[in-house]
Amino acid sequence: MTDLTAVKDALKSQAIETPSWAYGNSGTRFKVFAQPGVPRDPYEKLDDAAKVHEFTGVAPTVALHIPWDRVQDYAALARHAEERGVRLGAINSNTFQDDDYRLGSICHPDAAVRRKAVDHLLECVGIMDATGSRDLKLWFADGTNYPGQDDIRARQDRLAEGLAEVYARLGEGQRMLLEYKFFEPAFYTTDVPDWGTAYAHCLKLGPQAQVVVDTGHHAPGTNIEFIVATLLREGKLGGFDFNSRFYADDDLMVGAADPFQLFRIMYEVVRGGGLTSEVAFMLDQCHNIEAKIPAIIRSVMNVQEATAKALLVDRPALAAAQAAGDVLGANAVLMDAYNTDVRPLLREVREEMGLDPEPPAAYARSGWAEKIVAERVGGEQAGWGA
Ligand code: LRH
Ligand code: MN
Ligand code: MN
Repeated sequence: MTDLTAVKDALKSQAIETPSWAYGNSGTRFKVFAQPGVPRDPYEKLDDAAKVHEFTGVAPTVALHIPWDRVQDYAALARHAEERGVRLGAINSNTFQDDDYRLGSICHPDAAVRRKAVDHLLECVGIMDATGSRDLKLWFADGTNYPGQDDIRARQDRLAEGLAEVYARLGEGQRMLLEYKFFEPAFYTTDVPDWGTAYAHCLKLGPQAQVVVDTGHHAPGTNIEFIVATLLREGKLGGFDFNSRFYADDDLMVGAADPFQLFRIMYEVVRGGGLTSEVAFMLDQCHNIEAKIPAIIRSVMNVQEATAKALLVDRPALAAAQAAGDVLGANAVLMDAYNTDVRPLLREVREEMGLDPEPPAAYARSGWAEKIVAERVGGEQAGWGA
């Protein structure tokens, strides 16, 4: 039997971070379909993020991407967020959109380009100081396209050197989250392609360096929950970039392509004691054709539903079946939880939090969508495809 009060408490204190770039226009390399009412600047992105938190109650922080969210005064931006009931979350660096980065950034063969990349990362730590953000999230597009193009080992050395300089700049309580991705934009080697490479660098750097798992960054068929279990066991899971994918790095709504996979991941999080603020639960998505704020609300709810199901797993029964070697019984315990309709439970949780039990409908009734369409003209592009 599962303690329902404990399950509800865990769901009430869940925190899912939404990404500033998900509020702006985005698209593929073929077309960006601009939507009316999208934010024109980082301040308006925060206004929209605050609406997601207002209606879900579990999205209290917003990730920024620099330079997409560059402003004059970051402390003022943090105040703007707080006035609307949210806070600034992870600072995401960007060492991929400048012409200088054709052959890489922190792993580039030319020391001058590496210097520029590391200086950008140091600037991001300065922004964290101003915003009070805890996490610096690093993703490197670095890699090569052709065998022989550059020395694979030398690139690892340059990576380690650059990361060490940034790590040394971190203040107390600040963390560096290293994100891996198996390919794209590089097609032959990628310098941080997998969790093992990220883990090796983070281990060498120290306790403030942690691995971040973007659920869209693996080869098809990869057992992501195994990676999650392993990183948690090693105390090296810093967070997630949640999204879902059918083919590559699709950045679709989390839980849309494979809700069962999301459940399995969240079960390992719960099992490993990872449902704490030590693991950052971030979304990293783009809403190319669907309405953005409703899509983000839906994504937050999908994570909640997977978490609720994971919390409902009868762990004593599961452990007993596992110990008895009862293969089918153990599987049945897990599937019982997955097949539970947790929507009534989540409606109750929201009511107890003083929220409308149906966030999408409540948002639709709020008039916010109509208001931003009327007021905002010439909205921003998020960055991708810009
Ligand atoms: C790279 C990535 C990384 C970037 C974000 C916009 O594919 O997942 O996290 O910062 O997309
Ligand atoms: Mn990501
Ligand atoms: Mn990605």
